[in-house]
Amino acid sequence: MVSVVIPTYNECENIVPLLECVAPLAEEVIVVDDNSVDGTGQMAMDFGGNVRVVIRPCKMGLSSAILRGFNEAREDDVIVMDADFSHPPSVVPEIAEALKTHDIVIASRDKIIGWGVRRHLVSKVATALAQILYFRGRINDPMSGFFGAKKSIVERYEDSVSPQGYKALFAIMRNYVHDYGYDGIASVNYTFINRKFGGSKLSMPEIMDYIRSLFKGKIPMPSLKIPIPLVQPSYTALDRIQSSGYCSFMMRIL
Ligand SMILES: Nc1nc2c(ncn2[C@@H]2O[C@H](COP(=O)(O)OP(=O)(O)O)[C@@H](O)[C@H]2O)c(=O)[nH]1
Ligand SMILES: [Mg+2]
Repeated sequence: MVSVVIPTYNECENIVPLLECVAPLAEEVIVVDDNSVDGTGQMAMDFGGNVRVVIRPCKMGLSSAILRGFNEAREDDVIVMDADFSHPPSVVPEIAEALKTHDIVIASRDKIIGWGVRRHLVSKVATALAQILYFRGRINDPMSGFFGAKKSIVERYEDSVSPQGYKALFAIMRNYVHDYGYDGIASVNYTFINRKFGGSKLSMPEIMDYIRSLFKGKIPMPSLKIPIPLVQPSYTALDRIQSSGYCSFMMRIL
């Protein structure tokens, strides 16, 4: 018994064929659409059946759409997939099966077809940093956007996910691994084929968001030891501090 969450933003060429493939494989499908201008949300609503649609007012970020899907899910086993067919619906039953006995199931890309050099490079660097800093090579594809997880697990760690970001699975897993280790995580392999219709919504802000999240709480920032006066300085004392250049120094470092 699974809920499938599909975040969408301008996926009008893909959404109906995808729902035709995925709806029969799940108890429910939850489409989280950010008011796509191309009518994706309406098309999903017209599909009916076991498809539920959440329309948010504007583009609010992939990770926040994923979390909203988990919050809406009626099943405890939830699978997240892109709307663009790069995550093949045929893998959904495999993830669902593994999710019966695991907390997190990653659909790992053993082969990627159709990406350019730049996208390969971004993905390789992002994966290498995650492996070095958090997973010591024990997770096959921590950057995957195709995964299953228990609703209860994701809701426990949802505060650690950056809403605008792209890497919800990475943020959840790094906390999960810290608390429980690797035994509750399984992986199934598949071949990723890049989308035929529409364009990727991954852009520089999402990449920067990931880099920020990598180092958040990992590398302690050196603290600046600035003496705080115990007594409120009088105006004359303040004048003296200002004239000594202390304030302009503070302004510069802030
Ligand atoms: N609701 C919502 N969906 C999004 C947003 N950004 C991307 N998506 C959807 O999330 C999925 C992943 O985005 P995609 O552009 O395919 O990223 P890529 O696979 O990394 O190139 C697709 O189904 C998009 O339509 C967003 O801000 N809000
Ligand atoms: Mg995609």
